[in-house]
Amino acid sequence: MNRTLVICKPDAVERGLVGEIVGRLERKGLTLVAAELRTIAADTAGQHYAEHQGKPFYDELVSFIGRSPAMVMVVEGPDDTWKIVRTLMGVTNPADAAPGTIRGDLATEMGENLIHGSDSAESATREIGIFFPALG
Ligand code: DAT
Ligand code: MG
Repeated sequence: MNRTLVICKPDAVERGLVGEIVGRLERKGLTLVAAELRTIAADTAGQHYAEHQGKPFYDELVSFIGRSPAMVMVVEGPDDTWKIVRTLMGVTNPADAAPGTIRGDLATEMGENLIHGSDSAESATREIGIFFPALG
């Protein structure tokens, strides 16, 4: 799988960090295949975050991801592009994310961690199908 789903979450758009984030992906050598600024509806968020249903932070997560427009993208690169993106992102909690990563450099809170990236080749296929069915 050489494509993965990336979302610049509402906090990234609100803070004017989409260019910074996309720039980091592009400078790494990845290419944009699709990009759309959209407000993610609750049912779409529910599909996307199905693995988190029932967790204590789920409602907050769905509300956050749909609170204002997000930049939803498909990026392409060599094998395991999803893994390259995850490395650039940094770990989930920005307090633990290494300097040099997107979350490590630009975010402070778990609930506002700027970016989503698929966590496996299977997730990438599934998530691209949700947001860009024509590319699925
Ligand atoms: P990631 O976004 O790094 O793939 P994840 O899939 O485990 O992380 O969780 C999805 C999002 O949910 C994450 O970006 C932020 C939020 N989240 C995860 N764990 C959380 C927790 N323990 N408390 C609050 N929010 C959490
Ligand atoms: Mg995840």
